[in-house]
Amino acid sequence: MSLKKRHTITAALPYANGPIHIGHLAGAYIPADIYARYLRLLKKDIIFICGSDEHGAAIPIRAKKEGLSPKKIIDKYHFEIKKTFEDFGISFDNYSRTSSKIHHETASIFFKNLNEKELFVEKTTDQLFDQKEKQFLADRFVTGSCPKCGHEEAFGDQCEKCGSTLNATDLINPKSILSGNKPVLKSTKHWFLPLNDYVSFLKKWFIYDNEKVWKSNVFGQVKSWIDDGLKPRAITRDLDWGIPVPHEDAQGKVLYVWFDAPIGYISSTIEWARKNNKDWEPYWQDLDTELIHFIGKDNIVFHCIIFPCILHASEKYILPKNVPANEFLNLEGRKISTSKNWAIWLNDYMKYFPDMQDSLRYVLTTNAPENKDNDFTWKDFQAKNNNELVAILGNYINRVAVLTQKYFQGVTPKLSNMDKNDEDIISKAYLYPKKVSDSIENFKFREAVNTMMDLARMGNKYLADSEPWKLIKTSNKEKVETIINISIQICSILSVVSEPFLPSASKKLRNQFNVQNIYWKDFSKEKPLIPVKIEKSELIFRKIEDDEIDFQLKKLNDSEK
Ligand code: B3M
Ligand code: ZN
Repeated sequence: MSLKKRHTITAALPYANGPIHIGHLAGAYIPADIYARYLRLLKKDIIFICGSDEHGAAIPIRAKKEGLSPKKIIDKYHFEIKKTFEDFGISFDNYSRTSSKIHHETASIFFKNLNEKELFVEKTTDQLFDQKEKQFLADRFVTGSCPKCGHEEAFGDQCEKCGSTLNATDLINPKSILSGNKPVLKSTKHWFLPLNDYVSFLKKWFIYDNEKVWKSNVFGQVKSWIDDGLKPRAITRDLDWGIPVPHEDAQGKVLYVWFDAPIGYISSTIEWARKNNKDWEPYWQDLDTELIHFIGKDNIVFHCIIFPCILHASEKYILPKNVPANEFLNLEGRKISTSKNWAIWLNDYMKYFPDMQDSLRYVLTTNAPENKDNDFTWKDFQAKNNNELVAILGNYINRVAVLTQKYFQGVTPKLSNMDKNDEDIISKAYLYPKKVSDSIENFKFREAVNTMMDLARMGNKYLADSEPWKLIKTSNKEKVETIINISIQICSILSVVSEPFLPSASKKLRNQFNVQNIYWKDFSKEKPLIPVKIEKSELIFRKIEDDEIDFQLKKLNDSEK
């Protein structure tokens, strides 16, 4: 696959209505961060964009629960979420928020532009209304039975059981989440995006031109949407929280959150450009830019149907090159649930495992729900940390560093007298960066991280098999020099190729091996990566004890609601 010149990478804007958990990291942010860091190591022109989603029913609902104003809620969680991303090394170039002025302006311009082109349909329809609360009920304000699968707790916008996207009026036996009452129907005017007018555009772009590009889970979901027939979708709501619809006939109405939120990627880019004195347009309008959206599976239709239609209708905009959506991560065999408190909250993880963000990143990557739902268990987390990060990667690096200090005072010894096996190892080692690249460029991050670990495995085995500690006693110094030199090269390669996955470990390793400013393609077998000197070892990973895991399991079970 050949990469374009410029890259715009987005990760789903989390709702600022609560802290984030491991499912969020695994679904969108870790894969996006791996990809962004990798592209930076290729010296590509990239921006990695995100921000808090501060509109929609999610916010006032949470505000009501906590007895705070919506504004207080978004302020509280926006900063908390931003800090969590920083803690876990998610390297956004800009983390904005959709309550910002620039976002309100940008989203309003999109609406006005499409409205002027008469691309919306204005319709008065009957919508669900809570007579007690005097409020229209859409989206998360209403629950009921899913018309597709019968699940009894489907929301007005989506059924979480079968994944169907719904309209509130589709629900059977609807119930207001505000009063618990059965809503009545009341007529109200809204602006609709007639998705049915975009079928031939979607068929050409999504199916005909790009069928091979999409992951099968993404393709299947979108294709069945298109095949089922697309309907006009309301892009305004009767709500007092959100971006006021910029239209004289729209008093008391706001833009639907799924209309404004994806535009948040663009306003976050504009904010970044202003801060850095750059132009934002090439990142969204130049054909030599590759736009990639990282999301979880529940956001697929919005990123593969609705937002592309908005971009297409707005003209000038590029469309996503890929939307590598992940499936869901379960926890200890059960679906992660915020309401039942069945989750590992990241701010909580930080309390118990400070400085171990790389361990969680690693396990969530090896275990990523790339093609099917997957399970996170604390025991597996412990095993992968102890048996892979500590016992393979950490142990290998440490042994090489210790031996270099012990035999050569930290100075890289020379390479001489390579036998067939040494030649073979060195050739293989330099093939690894390319293998890891291929996996990353195909969005196969599990494969990529496992390949990285295979290089450490190979290095470890080479060291164990060649036993320099025995050879040194038989005064075969030249052989020992060669083995250590090769091992240092492997560690140096690891320090670079581990960066997308394990950014803080990589930083330590680069310092230790003195390869700070080396990029992904700066080395090869012909141009080997051989530092002159290496520093003493410091602990990179630590073992996790059984009692730590027992404690977490008990805590999880005890705090379940
Ligand atoms: N806030 C939904 C979610 O967190 C939504 C994503 C917006 S991406 C533009 O799942
Ligand atoms: Zn359903």
